[in-house]
Amino acid sequence: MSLQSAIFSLLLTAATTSAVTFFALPSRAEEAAPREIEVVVDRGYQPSTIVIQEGERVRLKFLRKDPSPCAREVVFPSLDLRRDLPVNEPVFLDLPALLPGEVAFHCGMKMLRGTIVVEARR
Ligand SMILES: [Cu+2]
Repeated sequence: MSLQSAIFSLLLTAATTSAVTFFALPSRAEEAAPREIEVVVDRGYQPSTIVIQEGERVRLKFLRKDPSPCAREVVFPSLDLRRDLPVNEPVFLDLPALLPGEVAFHCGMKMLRGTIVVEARR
């Protein structure tokens, strides 16, 4: 289990045991509106590399144009996230605050691949 998924599970546990605890966690990043990043799915993810900042709130907007069944779902294994992507229908996915490093995502068959690069705050 990576540190990121460990922290994410911890937050998830906190949220289920006590919503108050979860929302009481102070964070400057949580106050800002999430940055929306569009990812077009058309024989690959465009862009396939997404650069964000440590702890940044990001909302991914997947827009699948590729009708092939290969592209029908997107998976973030280390975050335990999975979404179905209907054709020509935007699907929004809010990422948890991430630590520096890389988070891989791919289609259900691991043929289409993308990476979120999380840069450390300076
Ligand atoms: Cu696929």
